[in-house]
Amino acid sequence: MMVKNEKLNAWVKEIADMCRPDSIYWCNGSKEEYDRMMAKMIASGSATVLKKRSNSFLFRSDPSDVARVEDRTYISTSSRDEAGPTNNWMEPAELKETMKGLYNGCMKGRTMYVIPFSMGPVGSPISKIGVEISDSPYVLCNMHIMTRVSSRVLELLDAGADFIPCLHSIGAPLAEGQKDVQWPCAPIESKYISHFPEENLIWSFGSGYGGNALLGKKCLALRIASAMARREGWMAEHMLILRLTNPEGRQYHIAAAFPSACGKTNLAMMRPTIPGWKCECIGDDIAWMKIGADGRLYAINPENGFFGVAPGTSYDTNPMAMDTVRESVIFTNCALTDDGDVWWEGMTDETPNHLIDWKGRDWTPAGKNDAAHPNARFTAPASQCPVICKDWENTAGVPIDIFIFGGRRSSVVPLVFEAYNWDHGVFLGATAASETTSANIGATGNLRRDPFAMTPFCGYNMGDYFRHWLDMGDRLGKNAPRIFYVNWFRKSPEGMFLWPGFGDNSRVLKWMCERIDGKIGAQKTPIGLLPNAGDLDLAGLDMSAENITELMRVDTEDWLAESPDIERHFAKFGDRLPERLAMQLQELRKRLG
Ligand code: OXD
Ligand code: MN
Repeated sequence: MMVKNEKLNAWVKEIADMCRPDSIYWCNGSKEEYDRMMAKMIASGSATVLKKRSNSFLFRSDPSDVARVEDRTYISTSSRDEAGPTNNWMEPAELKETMKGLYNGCMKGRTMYVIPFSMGPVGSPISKIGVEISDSPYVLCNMHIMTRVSSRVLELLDAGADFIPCLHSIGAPLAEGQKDVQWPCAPIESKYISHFPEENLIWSFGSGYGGNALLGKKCLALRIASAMARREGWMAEHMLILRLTNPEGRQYHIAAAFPSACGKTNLAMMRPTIPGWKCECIGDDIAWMKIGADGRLYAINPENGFFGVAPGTSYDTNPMAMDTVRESVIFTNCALTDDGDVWWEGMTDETPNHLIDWKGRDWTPAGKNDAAHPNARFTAPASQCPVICKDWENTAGVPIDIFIFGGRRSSVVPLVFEAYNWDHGVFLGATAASETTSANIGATGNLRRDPFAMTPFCGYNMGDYFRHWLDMGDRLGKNAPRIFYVNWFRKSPEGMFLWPGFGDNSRVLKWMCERIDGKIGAQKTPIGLLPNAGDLDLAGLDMSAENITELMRVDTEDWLAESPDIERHFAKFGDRLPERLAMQLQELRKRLG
């Protein structure tokens, strides 16, 4: 097949000549196509049919290919400085030479899939078109769910629409007669997740997992899009989007950035515990935002599905996610029950007596290992979420009222506070820190500064990214969203979580809404504006006064102790750090006395 798009035809030919697949298949996104691909993977043994969940399948990855590989992720710009201190960098020509060596003949024995997709509703002025070339049918099926793969996108391409080329190979060619394995991939040292933001190009090699392979998500919608957004004056952020409606029917739109595996999906689908408040989900991971004609900031969710962390998801923690995954889901690295369903740690109160674990081995509760990998995932269509907002595909987007930053901190950081102004809010985003989790390969439990939860996802120098935030604030002026910081994870000295979290987080969101409506005041503290006693709605919550005090405590000594770390963090950006942020640190110090 060919399309009437010269750039696309030329690119597909160039890649086919390099990768030398046995055949080329142009995808149309149809259900028939999905079913056919899945049937192929069932026949080959890489997919397991789940008898207990209609149209749902379980995959087990290679044990070496279970998460995003940040060490092997590159932002390849002409100068190292352009990529900045938070990104791995390699000179584009050198990186391409290395990767061409790997791509050479890498699809032998396989089919090359050409996957045209839209990030964002087809035709929205905020949306972008991508084309992923991949040799993985697993990737194709996941892309069907996570993005909008359709013949309408091909029509737009036919009509000359531009696109972002996304090249992916699992890096496991098959010799004549060689039997395939269940999850083919390349060894870690030849995995490369490369981005060339100056030419809007993505080259990924060697991994079949998640953000390494589903290139619409982290690679396009965050790394490449963030660089485009700076050039074009909009924002691409690692943020969930939700609509909150108060008992009087007033709507608030909230976008929140937390590092991976800090509960973005839970918050996005939260069921408020406070009477009369309603929460609807628009997106759980990524927000693209543009200033509208009325001067406000409008957001869309560029994705079409959820690629959620399974462990810890239950009818207690996230009932809406549980209902979303009742059927037509791809599960990866979950455990398999004897009656043909999936299971993961935290899913049910009772642990099954026997399972097949994510490595395909017999498992019983007596064993030491997790049954599901901690970064096991579900891939599910957003449309299946019972609380998906009716406007989630509105091409105009929704106007954002509130930004929230946060992270996982067992100490120091109180439940909630508000920034004094935009610059202070940008400072809070720029200094956000979290204890690390299993969504990225590396040690868990260390504190890392993760500005705007974008450290692994910013496609250019993060100092310039901070400046872009300041510029956007200047452009938005009085229409700028208000900025808050939260920490759901503070613990008591005995190590118990102080805040119930989940649906009770609605109490914190309610406080924010009342703040922006000017209904309530707040208490000035050195770190920001905290709730006045009694303003946070705790009705019906069984919390001791002592725990509430501890949850809200701002300890001057603790915060002073943070400031050298913030200074070291800022120093990394050298003269790319905006002066206005350095001033914010000085002012924080002054307020701390
Ligand atoms: C994700 C991540 O998968 O942030 O969303 O790692
Ligand atoms: Mn994410």
